[in-house]
Amino acid sequence: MASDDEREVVRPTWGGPRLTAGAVARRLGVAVTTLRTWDQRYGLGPSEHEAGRHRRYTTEDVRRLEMMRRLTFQGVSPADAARTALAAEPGELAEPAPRVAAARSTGRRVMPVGQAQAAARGIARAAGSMDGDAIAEEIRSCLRTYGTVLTWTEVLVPVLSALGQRWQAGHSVVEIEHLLSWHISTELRMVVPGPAGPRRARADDEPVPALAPSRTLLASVDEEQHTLPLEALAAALREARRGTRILGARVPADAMVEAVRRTGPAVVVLWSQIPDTADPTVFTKLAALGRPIRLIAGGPGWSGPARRRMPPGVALPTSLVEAVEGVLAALGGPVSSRDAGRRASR
Ligand code: B12
Repeated sequence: MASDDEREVVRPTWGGPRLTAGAVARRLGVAVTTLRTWDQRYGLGPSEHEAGRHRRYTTEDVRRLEMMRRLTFQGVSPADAARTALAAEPGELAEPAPRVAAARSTGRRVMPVGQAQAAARGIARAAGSMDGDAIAEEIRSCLRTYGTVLTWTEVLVPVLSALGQRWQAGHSVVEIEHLLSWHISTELRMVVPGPAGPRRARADDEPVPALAPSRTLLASVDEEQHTLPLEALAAALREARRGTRILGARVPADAMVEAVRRTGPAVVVLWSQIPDTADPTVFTKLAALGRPIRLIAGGPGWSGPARRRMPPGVALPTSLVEAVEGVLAALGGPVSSRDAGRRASR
């Protein structure tokens, strides 16, 4: 079965696919009514109009809308964001490089490449010599200065990927993998809620701000042992003062359904790292509950054959920053993903 996005794509013979409002809304993680408002109020709509057909969005239209969404998430007023998106030249519309996007959207400065590489090298060296304290110290220092999104994206993902490559090349790194995973988890779990108000560091003696009630449920799917990206997501949301319920590794589909029944979340994020664990039935079961829940599938597992069997309406973010923004958008309210990057001192 084709995914909903695929089914809704109209493929012309020139100029790239044309998307329906529904497909664009899902891609951006906004409601169709929001798209309509942006069109009516700011003229930011589909540029093509075919007689007798629904209006379709071109690739350039979608890029403008992505810019609109990015800017509004960064706290720019909708009118100003729309003006900027409409005036942008096609070349300016391309998605900025992930590291720039992460920094912008979290309100942090970009982590200098040299600094990220030095931190990654330090962690890799400490891990190689099985020095847990040094791993912890390096991660803690990055989290304090750059926050969760940049530390995860710029430092930890490269270290983990390099480790994965060494494992694949037949090196014995399993003990290193376990030690490193332990310390990444520990440090991410110690990230405290960021301060409300203008960007600033929270003083050590300042009380930790209260979290909004947990309306976000996070879990790795059945048989899936990888959890670190979800732990990074939970930490980034905590920086944005949003609580989460996290069920951890290997949660069977029926237990997921029960957890949703019992806790009534607004957003559910399910992680699958490897194609073997990516069974979309869990999303079908959750969708069948008929509740207004934003369903989000995270992890490379879903990009395999599972993707085609995904029920309609499940969002598939491809980075931590995109997942944070998707959750915050679904939760609504005034908090933007900038808050996720505000300095959280611990
Ligand atoms: C740490 C680790 C473990 C730890 C996990 C600990 C934990 N608590 O999570 C342990 C030791 C338990 C483990 C176990 C196994 N692992 Co392992 N593991 C890893 C490792 C090194 C990092 C995993 C990770 O956190 N990745 C997250 C980031 C770092 O990687 P990524 O997903 O590729 O990131 C991309 C996107 O997902 C996105 N992204 C990044 N972060 C986020 C966050 C969000 C929210 C979103 C939406 C997107 C996003 O951006 C990245 C670039 O595009 C990877 C190597 C790797 N390259 O990932 C292997 C790896 C995933 N493991 C692998 C394997 C094979 C296993 C085992 C089967 C080994 C075994 N024989 O026992 C088992 C268990 C499998 C199972 N059933 O779950 C393979 C998977 C190969 C495959 N594609 O099938 C990998 C790729 C290693 C390799 N190169 O072969 N593993």
